[in-house]
Amino acid sequence: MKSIEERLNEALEGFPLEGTPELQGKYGDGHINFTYLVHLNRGGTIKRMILQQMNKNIFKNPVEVMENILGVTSHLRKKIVERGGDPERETLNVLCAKNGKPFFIDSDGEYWRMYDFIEGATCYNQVAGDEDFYQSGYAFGNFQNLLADYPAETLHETIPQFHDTEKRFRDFKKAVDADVMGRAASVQKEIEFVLAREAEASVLGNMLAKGELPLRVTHNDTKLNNIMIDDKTRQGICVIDLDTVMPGLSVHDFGDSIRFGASTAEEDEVDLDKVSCSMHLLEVYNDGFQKGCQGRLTDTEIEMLPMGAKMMTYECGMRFLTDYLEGDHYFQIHRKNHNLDRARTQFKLVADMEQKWDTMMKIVKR
Ligand code: ADP
Ligand code: GN1
Ligand code: MG
Repeated sequence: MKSIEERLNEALEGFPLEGTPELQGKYGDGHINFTYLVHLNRGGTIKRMILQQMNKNIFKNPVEVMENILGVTSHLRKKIVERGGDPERETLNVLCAKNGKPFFIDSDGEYWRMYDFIEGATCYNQVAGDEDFYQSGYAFGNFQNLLADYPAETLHETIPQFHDTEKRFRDFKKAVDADVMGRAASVQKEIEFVLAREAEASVLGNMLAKGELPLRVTHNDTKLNNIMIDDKTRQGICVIDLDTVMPGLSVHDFGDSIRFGASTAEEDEVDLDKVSCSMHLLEVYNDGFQKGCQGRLTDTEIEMLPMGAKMMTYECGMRFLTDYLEGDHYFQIHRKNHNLDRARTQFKLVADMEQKWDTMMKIVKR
C-alpha cells in the first residue's frame, strides 16, 4: 500500500506546476474532502495552492461535481469582471491537470483537484466580530443573487436529496433500528429529541412541492468557514466549497449560516452551557443576507427564514447522530465521540431557537 506522501506526490505529478512543489501538510477544518496546502517554490518566491483529494464516498460522481464547479465559477467570473472585481480572488480558480481535465485520477482511482490559494483572506470557525458576520451574510445572499440567472437544469445533483430533511429523518430511524455499533442505548435522550420533532421535518419540503417556496440555485453548505473574509477590507471576498451548489431553498442557505455562525460556541463544544443561538448575531446576519439578496426573497421566504435555521440545525444534528450510530463513516472525526458532541450542540441550538422563536420571527420581518 502506498504511503500518503507517495499518493500526494503522484497527485502533484498530475498537474502542470510552475515551480517546485513543496507539500505543507493538511489544511483547514473541512469535514469532507482531504485538503492540503502546497507551496510552489519559484526561485525563492512562493505561490500557494490548495490540493484536495475529493471524497468519493460522499461525492459518487466527482466528474459531475467538477462540471458544476467549472460552470458556476465561469458564470461568476464573468459577473465579477463586469463589475470591475478581481476574478483571481473573488471566485475559486481551478487548475486543470496535465490531461486537460479539471481533476487528476491517481493509480488508486482517487480524484484530485487543485485551486489557486485565495491570498490575504481567512476562513473562520467563529465570528470575530459583527461586521464579519454581516459581510458573510451579504456574500452568501449575493452569491444566490449572482446565480439567479444560472441555468439550473444544467446542474448535476451532486448529493441526491441533500437537504431533504424528511429523507434524513428516515435514514436516521434506519440507523437507530440497525444500531450497528451498539451505541443507541447510550444516546436515548438525543434519539428522543429527534423523534419528537418528526412533524417539522416535512414542512419546508411540502412548501416547495406546493410552490409556496421557489427553487433557486443555492450553495447548500453556507457555514462560516466556507467563506473567505478579506484580511484588510473585511469583506466576504470569496465563497468557497462549491461541491453542493445545486437547486435548493434560500431558507436553507440562510439557516445553515445561522446554525454555525450565530452559535455562541464552536460546532463541537462539549460544554453545552456555552452553546446558544445569539439573537444579536441572527439580526446581524439577516441584515447582510437580505441586503445581498437584493429584494429577491419573497414574503414567504422571509417568513420561513427562522424555520430554515431551525431545520438546518435539526437536520445537521440528526446527520451527526446518524453518523455516530453508524460508526463515523461520513464526517471526518478527530476524537472519540466527536460526532456525538457535534450532534449535542445542534440539539442545544434547536431547543434554544424554540425558546426564542418569537424574537427570531420579529428579527427577520423587521
Ligand atoms: P470541505 O468540503 O472538506 O469542507 P473545503 O473546500 O471547504 O473542503 O476546504 C477546506 C478548507 O480549506 C476551507 O475551509 C478553507 O480553510 C481551505 N480552502 C479551501 N479552498 C481554498 C482556497 N482556494 N484558498 C484558501 N483556502 C482554501
Ligand atoms: C460538511 O464540507 P464541510 O465541512 O464544509 C457537510 C455539511 C455540514 C457540515 C457540518 C458535503 O461541510 O453538509 O452541514 O459539514 N458537507 C457535506 O459542519 O456533507
Ligand atoms: Mg468546507
